[in-house]
Amino acid sequence: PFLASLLSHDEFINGSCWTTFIDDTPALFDLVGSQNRAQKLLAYLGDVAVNGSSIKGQIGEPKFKGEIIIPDLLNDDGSKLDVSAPCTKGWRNVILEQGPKAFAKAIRNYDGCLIMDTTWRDAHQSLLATRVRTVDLLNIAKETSHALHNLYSLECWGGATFDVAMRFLYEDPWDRLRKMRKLIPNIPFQMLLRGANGVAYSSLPDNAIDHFVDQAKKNGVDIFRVFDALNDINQLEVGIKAVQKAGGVCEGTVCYSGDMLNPKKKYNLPYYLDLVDKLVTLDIDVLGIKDMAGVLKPHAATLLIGSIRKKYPDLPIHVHTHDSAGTGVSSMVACAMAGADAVDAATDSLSGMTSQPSINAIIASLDGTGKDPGLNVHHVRALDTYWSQLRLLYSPFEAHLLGTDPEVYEHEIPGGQLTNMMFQASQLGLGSQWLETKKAYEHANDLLGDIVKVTPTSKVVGDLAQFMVSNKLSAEDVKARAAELDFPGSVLEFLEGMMGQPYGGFPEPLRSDALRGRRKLDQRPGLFLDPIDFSRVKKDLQRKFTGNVSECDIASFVMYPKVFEDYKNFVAKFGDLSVLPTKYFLCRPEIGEEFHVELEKGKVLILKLLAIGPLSENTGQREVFYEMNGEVRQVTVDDKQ
Ligand code: 3PY
Ligand code: ZN
Repeated sequence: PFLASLLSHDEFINGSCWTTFIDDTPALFDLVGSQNRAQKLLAYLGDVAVNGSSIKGQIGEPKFKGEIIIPDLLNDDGSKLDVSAPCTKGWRNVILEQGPKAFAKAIRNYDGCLIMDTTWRDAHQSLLATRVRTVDLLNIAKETSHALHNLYSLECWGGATFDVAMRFLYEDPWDRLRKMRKLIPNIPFQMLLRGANGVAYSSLPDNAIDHFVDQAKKNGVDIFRVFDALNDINQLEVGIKAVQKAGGVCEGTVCYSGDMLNPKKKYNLPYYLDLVDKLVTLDIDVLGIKDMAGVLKPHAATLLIGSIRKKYPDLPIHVHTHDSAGTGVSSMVACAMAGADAVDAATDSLSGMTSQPSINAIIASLDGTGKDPGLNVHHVRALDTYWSQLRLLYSPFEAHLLGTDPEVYEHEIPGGQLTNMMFQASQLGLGSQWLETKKAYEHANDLLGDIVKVTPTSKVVGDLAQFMVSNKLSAEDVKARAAELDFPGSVLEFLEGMMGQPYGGFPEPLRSDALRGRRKLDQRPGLFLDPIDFSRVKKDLQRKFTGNVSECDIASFVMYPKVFEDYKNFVAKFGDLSVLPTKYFLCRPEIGEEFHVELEKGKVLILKLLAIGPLSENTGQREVFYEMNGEVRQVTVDDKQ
């Protein structure tokens, strides 16, 4: 194709080409580049046509495969709001113009209780296995920037989205961030940072966290919710310092666990207030309260937020919850009334149960209280019509939750993990074992010393619970046989101290029995990890992968080396699939159905599946025929069935 383009180029034909022709005519390479991309895309589409999608976790086909209608936003006079016009300024403008401290002050001075919309991160992480793709976020981005301009923030990055983007969606999370940022200039972007673990599952060297956060800030994140899965202040400090160095808004966070109203429980009001004191000493901009399982009951919320507000009148407070027990709306309203400045909610169609409480339910519940979040309900509802269609498009990733789970107060499984565990149990046909697993989770938590449970410690407890169920071990059995049992790797890592120090110490003699000869850290792991040599990583990556290696690539590799390499190899084979509409990413089109893929601005492919050839007995392959921009193209695909 390159030669054909060269020979047919005007300058080549009319003889005006000279030695710099190739350098001066990058369009030639563009052409070759896009032909290459088109060929790779066809290879993917051919594979899906023959073998179906290989996206992990996908069960069946979307319930809705029609055209998704982008809602109109209406002005007060009923006319259509022009979303291509510049959007109203939002809180991000305060951050950009006046910095994090002034933002914190302005939030604190705001009369109402603001809302962070979690739809773009935690809501789909909790309900749809984090599978929502970049293209589906970008398609509603402009409307979002207009409809939700008074949001405290849009949570759209970090947590599990980073890993899942590369591992299962074959997308670059940094590219997603930059593209979202371009379309939404006014609303602060918020990410979830797992303290010294970054967005990974155990501690990384400190300079890796600094580098990652710096890139996140440069590429578009404004507010960083920094938590530690054990509320270990030394681990928290690593993330907090990284955000402060990068110039981001630092939301230092307390993870809420147990039940403050129960005097027999380990985590009580003095525990939380002490942790808040430590965070304030680190000069955080905003205090986050993260109720990852949805166990913060309304009255506890009133006591907790009320006490913090009394002690720290000027400290902005932002509260997060999950609606697993069905009390999310009332807890968030209790927080607002007790003096919280912002609470978390999700669009109605992606709210409730293991996700966040519904945004419209919170707006309605705050009506008349003087705590109005300052959003236009008509616009909020209009946006939700988009998400209601999207949820059906992503139905292959539904866990089919049936209702609220009042047992959450006993097992305390975080929202996202609860969905995942249910999904796995139903996939494995372990319906009846599910109840057993939930009980085992409770026992595993007690065995480990009643720890705070959120990524990555929630995985430790989940792994131990599954280990107990599959090996038919009671808590007593685990204690008695700890010196001989082959514990899951995550449990050993936790007991070693690779996730920080739990409040109240490690459980003994379980720790020593399980670890046997392994080391026991009694300080934060970062102190024992060698710093990353970034120039060496860059050279290694340049050697392995052709093309430019960016700072973001380096950060991805440092966070998830194997996932990043697999992702790069996938892209080398199939190209950047983030541009492919989700319906065709997940399943094959009907024969003769025409669809469009915009490879890049102005480069649209018009595609039509023509036929799938018979299986060749000799090769085990099939020919797949596509029409691409009017020409018939053929790909040979291994039939894996
Ligand atoms: C994450 O760490 O991904 C979480 O959502 C924790 O709640
Ligand atoms: Zn959450």
